[in-house]
Amino acid sequence: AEMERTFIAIKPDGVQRGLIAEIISRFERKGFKLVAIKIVVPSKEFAQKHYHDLKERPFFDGLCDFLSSGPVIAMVWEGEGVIKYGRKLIGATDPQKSEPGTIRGDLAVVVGRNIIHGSDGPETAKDEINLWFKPDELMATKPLSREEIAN
Ligand code: DAT
Ligand code: MG
Repeated sequence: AEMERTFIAIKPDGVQRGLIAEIISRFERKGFKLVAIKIVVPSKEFAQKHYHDLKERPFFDGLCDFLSSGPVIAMVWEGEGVIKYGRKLIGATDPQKSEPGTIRGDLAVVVGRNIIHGSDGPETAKDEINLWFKPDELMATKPLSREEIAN
């Protein structure tokens, strides 16, 4: 079976506040493996695709404006249980309800500026990785075959 992967993004507020290294280091120290990373300013249309599940919610438009308001750090992290445990590292959606020790619990105050996104399950992880990354932007984590090494 393939190793589990999840999509994690540091939102514009996290980037603007200088929290990139802090957030990456929490995933890194846990032992998860970074397999893709880039800095991008998503268009509003792209943000609407990313959050399409929430299009009926009253905050959808503001949320998409916000995600497209500045640089985002888009990442793919790999490891056993990374989807569920990544959500644990992130904490509850509303930082007022996030436990201390979580990223949102320690570093954020309001739901509209909760600094980080993480896929909420295996299907969304797959969809979000495919939305944000081309296959050749992901590190191959399998050992190279003899043929691959020779070519
Ligand atoms: P999560 O980001 O924890 O997966 P979600 O998928 O339910 O949470 O919502 C996506 C984002 O939308 C969330 O990170 C912040 C924003 N959001 C959610 N609920 C909100 C609310 N009640 N008011 C304003 N923004 C909200
Ligand atoms: Mg979500």
